[in-house]
Amino acid sequence: MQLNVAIMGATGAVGQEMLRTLEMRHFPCTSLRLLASERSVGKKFPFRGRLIPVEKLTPESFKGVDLVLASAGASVSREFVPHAVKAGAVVVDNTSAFRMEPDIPLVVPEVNAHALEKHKGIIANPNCSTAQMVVAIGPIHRAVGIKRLVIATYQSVSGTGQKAIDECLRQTRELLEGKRDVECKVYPHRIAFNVLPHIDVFLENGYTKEEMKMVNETRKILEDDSIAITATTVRVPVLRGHSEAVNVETHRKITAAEVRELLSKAPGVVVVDDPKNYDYPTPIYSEGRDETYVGRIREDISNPNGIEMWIVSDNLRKGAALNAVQIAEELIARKLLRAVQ
Ligand code: 25A
Ligand code: L14
Repeated sequence: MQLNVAIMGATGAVGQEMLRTLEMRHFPCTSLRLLASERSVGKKFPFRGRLIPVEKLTPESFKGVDLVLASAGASVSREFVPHAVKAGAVVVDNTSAFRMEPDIPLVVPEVNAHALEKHKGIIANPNCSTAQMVVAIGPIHRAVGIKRLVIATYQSVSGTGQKAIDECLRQTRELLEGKRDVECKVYPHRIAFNVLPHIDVFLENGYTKEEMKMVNETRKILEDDSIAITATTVRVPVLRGHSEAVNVETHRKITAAEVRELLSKAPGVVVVDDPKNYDYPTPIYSEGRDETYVGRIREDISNPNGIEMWIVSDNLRKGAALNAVQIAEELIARKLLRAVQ
């Protein structure tokens, strides 16, 4: 198989994880181009024992490229993805640019891989919080039907990219050194030793864009617009790994034991749920791992059809790079990449 691959935004937190993921999964590419802004030209990154130089992203970057993994932000995708499609590449886009376009599939392979069949050159990768949640709740929806979701997230700074990781570490170091006023460049308030109920921009309805992504993307992936969803998305001073407290109200009753049984067989999910031994997932536990971890599964004492659960995954893996590479693998398996048709 002769696959020429390009990563758009290769120097960012997600792009770097894509590079590692392609290498770890022995992805069948014969060439790999690393595309970023002019700022990064001159940098080189190792891939399969060789150093690959970063190239400036231009509309001409996609000549001969079969597959593009894009993660340079929504505005960059809006500008450059059409050029990639015109050049004949299939694009897996990590940004919010195309996710809600009706004829663009939004895919988490464990849940709705079949949606790939209808693609027209672009496949959207969901928001990180949505991706890990649907892996864990998809099986419940199929079994008993989900009526309503009430979500609170605890999201790490790496979701915002490398600059936010750097800011969190710098502020923490300066505060420990006794400095009182630390500079806030990425977030409007200090993130070190703090919690911010604010991810992405605020919208007219009082929700943030991140919260509304969870509402709309979850319905699109589960192919059910009747699910009632509300979310509060919160930034916490964690470097990597998003956590979510999710209250699931189902149409038919399901017990906590049945949920544990169902999820222990679900693809991409690992149940870590033995509170007596203090066994529950944490973001540090999820770091560098592929699965989505679920614990604290219990019946909601306020609702006979309610389940409470705690869902944790590495946002740079399942939330971004891994899911994108899994989509590409599924495209190959289903012969949906033009180059292998
Ligand atoms: O718009 P969205 O979709 O909401 O996404 C917003 C951000 O979320 C991340 C990603 O950040 C994105 O910028 N992201 C996207 N999808 C995600 C997902 N599914 C996601 N996070 C989680 N889950 P990121 O840091 O991971 O990646 C940014 C990458 O994009 C490249 N890039 C930016 N503008 C570009 C561009 N590439 C081409 N053309 C453009 N116009 C960016 O490359 C990076 O690879 P870079 O070369 O611009 O930056 C590399 C390094 O340079 C430093 N730096 C950044 N900005 C500045 C800077 N230095 C000086 N001045 C600056 N203004 C940084 O150190 C950076 O690491
Ligand atoms: O929409 O800052 O995929 O954590 C996900 C991470 C938007 C920003 C997306 C963050 C991005 C978000």
